[in-house]
Amino acid sequence: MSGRFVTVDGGEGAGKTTQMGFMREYLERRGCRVVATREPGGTSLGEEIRALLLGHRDGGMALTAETLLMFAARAEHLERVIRPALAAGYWVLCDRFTDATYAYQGGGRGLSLKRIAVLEEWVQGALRPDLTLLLDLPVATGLARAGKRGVADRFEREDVDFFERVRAIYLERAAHEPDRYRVVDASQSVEVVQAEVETMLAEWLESD
Ligand code: T5A
Repeated sequence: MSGRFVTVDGGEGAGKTTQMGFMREYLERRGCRVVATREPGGTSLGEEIRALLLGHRDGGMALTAETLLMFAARAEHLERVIRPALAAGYWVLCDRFTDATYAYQGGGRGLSLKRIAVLEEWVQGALRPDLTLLLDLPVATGLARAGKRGVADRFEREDVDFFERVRAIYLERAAHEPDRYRVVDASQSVEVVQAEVETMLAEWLESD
């Protein structure tokens, strides 16, 4: 079976990491060779950039700098991990991708979506995910889950309105691109979400 690019996205505490583990196991059972990775990060330079982006800084970070750092990490990730893996026939399972830039820097922080589209085109060319799983849940539920993990990163300290805007952009994008997105109600139990994700993947594999 040839490689596919699958991304998992959603707000804070949506359960991406949890479901990615199940998805990986499921795909491997179906005979797919899987590379699981994340953004920002996924390479040694990318992980350094992640630390800069998520760490707290006196005076914050200019929105343009934040956005360019997201795409700098992505450029490295694409060149060193994602494109080579796809070319070798692996399935790439990525925890967040450019949808997160539209949602967080665009929706959350108010950066023009057109500017993000310019960077997307520059950094990715024609490459887009084949499938994006959007784990959707009420903001308060996600923040409560994320809050149990301990110290909040730079994004997790934003207010509820910020995350409502993030959620709205994800849902808007999913509605505009129903072929690429599958939306799952992530407020349900881990087991129910897992079962729905597996059904979704099975149907997608059948139709692919
Ligand atoms: N970002 C990222 C941008 O602003 N722009 C970009 O372009 C990109 C790529 C880091 C941050 O970077 C920002 C967005 C982010 O703020 P991240 O590390 O992926 O990105 O972000 P987080 O959302 O912080 O990741 P989390 O680890 O919080 O969330 P997950 O992975 O969605 O959730 P997970 O699986 O770790 O679960 C969180 C907790 O909930 C429990 C788990 O056991 C865990 O304790 N849980 C459930 N509990 C009840 N029911 C369920 N169904 C549950 N599923 C999981």
